[in-house]
Amino acid sequence: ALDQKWWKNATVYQIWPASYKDSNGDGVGDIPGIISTLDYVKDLGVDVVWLSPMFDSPQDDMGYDISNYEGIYPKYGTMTDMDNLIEETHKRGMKLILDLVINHTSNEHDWFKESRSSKTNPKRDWYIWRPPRIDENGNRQPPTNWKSHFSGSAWAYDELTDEYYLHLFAKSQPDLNWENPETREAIYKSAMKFWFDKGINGFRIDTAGLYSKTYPIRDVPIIVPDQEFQPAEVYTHNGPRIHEFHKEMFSKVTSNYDAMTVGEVGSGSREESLKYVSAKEKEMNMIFLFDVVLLGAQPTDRYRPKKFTLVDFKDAVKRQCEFVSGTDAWSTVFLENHDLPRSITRFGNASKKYHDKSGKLLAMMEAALTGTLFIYQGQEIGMTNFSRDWDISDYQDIDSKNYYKQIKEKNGNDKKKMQQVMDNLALRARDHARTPVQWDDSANAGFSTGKPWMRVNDNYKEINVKSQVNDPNSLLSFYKQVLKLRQAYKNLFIHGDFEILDHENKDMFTFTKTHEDKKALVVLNFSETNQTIQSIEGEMILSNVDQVNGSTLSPYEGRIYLLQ
Ligand code: TEU
Repeated sequence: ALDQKWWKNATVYQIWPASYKDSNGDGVGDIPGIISTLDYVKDLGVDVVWLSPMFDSPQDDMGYDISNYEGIYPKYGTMTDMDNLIEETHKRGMKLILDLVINHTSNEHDWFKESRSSKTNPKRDWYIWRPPRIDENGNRQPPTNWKSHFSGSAWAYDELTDEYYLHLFAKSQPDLNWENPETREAIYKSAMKFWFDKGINGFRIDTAGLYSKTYPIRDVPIIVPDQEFQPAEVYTHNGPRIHEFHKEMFSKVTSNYDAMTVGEVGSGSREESLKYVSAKEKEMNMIFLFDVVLLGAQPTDRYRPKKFTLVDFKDAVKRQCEFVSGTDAWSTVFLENHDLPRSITRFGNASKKYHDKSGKLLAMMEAALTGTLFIYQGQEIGMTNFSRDWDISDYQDIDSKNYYKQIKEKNGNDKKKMQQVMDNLALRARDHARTPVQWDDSANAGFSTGKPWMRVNDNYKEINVKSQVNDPNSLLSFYKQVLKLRQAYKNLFIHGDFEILDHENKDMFTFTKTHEDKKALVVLNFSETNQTIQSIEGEMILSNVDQVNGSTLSPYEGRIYLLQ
């Protein structure tokens, strides 16, 4: 019999609080706003809500810079609001998981304030401090050539003690020193047990592959020749003690609860990835791999676009769901999150003509894939990237802003280069996921009665929840339908074996799902032209068109058949 653990069969819905729903008109989404939509979320067919960071934070990186794990960011609400959210989610038979951001804290966390205060402070070693390197001209330089994920050096100089601290992300996100057992205990207590004891049901674990750095800390080999600072993955990702740390976290904390954990790991060989998620390893339940979502990005500059075909897409899907097959491990299915551009724009077709149809095609594909399914707010109504015309001042993300600034500093007068930067951002910036959710066609898309902290996508009059919620043909209604179907045939869709039938075809994606003597056939036309298929003997259980036309699939048409 299949292992039907609740977190395997769950559909998870990610809420990114700043842009979800504002209840008090200050222009920022909040927890009471979330509570007011829980019936909507439940009705969609969601089992688990994943809430992105709502902890107290100076918001340099939208809450992924936490200044107090046991406090709430005041604009989002209070601890009472949070207790209510937990209760109201549970009341509706849903679970709630939080974001666990423990590679770093904010520089405004008390731990860091103490750590930086002196070299002899008991918490000095809770972060990673190093003396400057003095170059041949006698100038102070960062200890190593490591590059931060958000551009520039990964080291920040602190005058107070004449040392640098490590920050793999923003300067205001100092990395915690996981080598220190006292630090780890403090993390477990404050960031994890505190919330488990309040009744939450698990965590999405941020940057789960980065906690163990390779010591001694030293320069990485030059990977991008003309750059001052170099990607430091070789000495920071999947480091020597990472599995020991995850095992400890599981044995000391997670194993004491009926918890779901999903780690953001991103990349790694099959063997390496399996170590995190094999049941027998006792680390995490599942991880996010980035094969699919990194399609179209250059490995050394994720903003620079790279051409990809449907064949590349199929390979990526296959790797993500099959790296666990034949093992006791579990996988995930997702096309969006708060760090990614919108999936209709990237993998479907956001033009008026094909918006809904291609959105349904993607929903159909996801619903049939093996693993736990994650949907991001607004995906269910087909929110898209915003327009290329937006100005850099409309962008809010620290990552986009740093990227722009860094290139501007070097090439400020090169108009063509700066146009290119804006082209890249229009395709790939994290900002596209972060515009306010489009609830209706009223001012500010019904997100807020005040001025939204971030510009609303211009297409909110055409794309919004209100226009779709009562329309049986809408994308939103289709999502409800496919999520039900996924549950009705869970052995096939959630657990079944996956096989691609048309690997080399650049227009069609055809695959089967098999479980024991049952088989489903999924036929998806990803092209803008008609495609002919062989006649199929089976019962069609899902289609995204009004009228099915035998063996001809219209542009972006998809079908699911039960073969046996
Ligand atoms: O992202 C970590 C991560 O893997 C980054 O590389 C991410 O893909 C980013 O978009 C690259 O520029 C997590 C969070 O999801 C992200 O929102 C945070 O900014 C980051 O950690 C730091 O906490």
